Amino acid sequence: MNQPQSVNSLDAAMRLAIEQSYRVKGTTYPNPPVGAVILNPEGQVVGVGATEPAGGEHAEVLALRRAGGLAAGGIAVVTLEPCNHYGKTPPCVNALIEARVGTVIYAVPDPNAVASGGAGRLQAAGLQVHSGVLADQVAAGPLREWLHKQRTGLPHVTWKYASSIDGRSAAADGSSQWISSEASRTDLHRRRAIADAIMVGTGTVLADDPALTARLPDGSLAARQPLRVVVGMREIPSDAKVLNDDSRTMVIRTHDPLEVMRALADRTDVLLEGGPTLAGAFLRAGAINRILAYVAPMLVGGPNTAVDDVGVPTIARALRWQFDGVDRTGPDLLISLVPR
Ligand code: AOF
Ligand code: ZN
Repeated sequence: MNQPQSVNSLDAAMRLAIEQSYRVKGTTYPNPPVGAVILNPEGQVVGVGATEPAGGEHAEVLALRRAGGLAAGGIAVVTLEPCNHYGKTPPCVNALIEARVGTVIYAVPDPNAVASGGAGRLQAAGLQVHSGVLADQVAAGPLREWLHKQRTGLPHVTWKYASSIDGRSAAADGSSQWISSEASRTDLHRRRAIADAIMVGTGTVLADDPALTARLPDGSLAARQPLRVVVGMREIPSDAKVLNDDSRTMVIRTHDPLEVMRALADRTDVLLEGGPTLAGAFLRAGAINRILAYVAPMLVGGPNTAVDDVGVPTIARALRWQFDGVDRTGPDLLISLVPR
């Protein structure tokens, strides 16, 4: 860092740590993407870091290394409670204590029983410890999928779809390309590149022949490709794009969402991209944790809805969700929903 940056609040420092964590999201599996910032006693940023790929360094250790002697008496700001265990790397709490950091601020506690206890250990060593800073932003943001996995043992599933304002994902003749804008597609490809797996049903492979790769705006492949997962009983042709060499592909011969979840148990962040039958099955099974809808300002009409049977016979039994955020992607709306 050439110019020492000053942050005028701990919230601002935590926002910087969140920014760091987003840089590595999708690359740390099975570890959480954590961000860390070290402030010197004057409140200047003297080191930043984010978790390396599994087996590599944790965020705090990298940030401390960059800070060197300037960390003494300073503040470490971390998105996750620093770990307290010898895993693939030594405990981060040891590194913080050895660097003579005065205060540690973190957003969310580490739910991993093996690694937790860092806060207590730091306090016992005489450091000031504060938790909960921007905890909601971190828990709903960069650590959302990892925390879900820790809590449930299952991967976090985001159902993504693109539709017209009247909820159609294709026109009556089945044509579906370019419902969403270029800005929406760029946003989607960015999300694909940080997911662990992208899943579709065999019907979607047969109808649309998607490549299910993460691509950059110029059409080239992103550096990192998620696992492609095809679910269903129907045969897919050997020349389907989803079977090309651009990424790995897993075919799961079942219709049962719970069986699919078991097959993906070692994943954290799964993007379900349709079609309407598979999305319906997952919704009926309660296996969707987040909905991301790209909604385009157009009307299409006809029978091709984004999802078909969700198991709701009457309005009193509607599946009720709540809006979690609304953004614009070009001319479209990007709506995020979480279970109520
Ligand atoms: C931190 N900072 O940047 C991360 C933490 O196998 P290991 O040694 O890499 O430890 C993995 C566990 O450490 C992981 O399950 C989680 O509890 C914690 N991750 N902790 O202090 C970090 N990535
Ligand atoms: Zn650690």
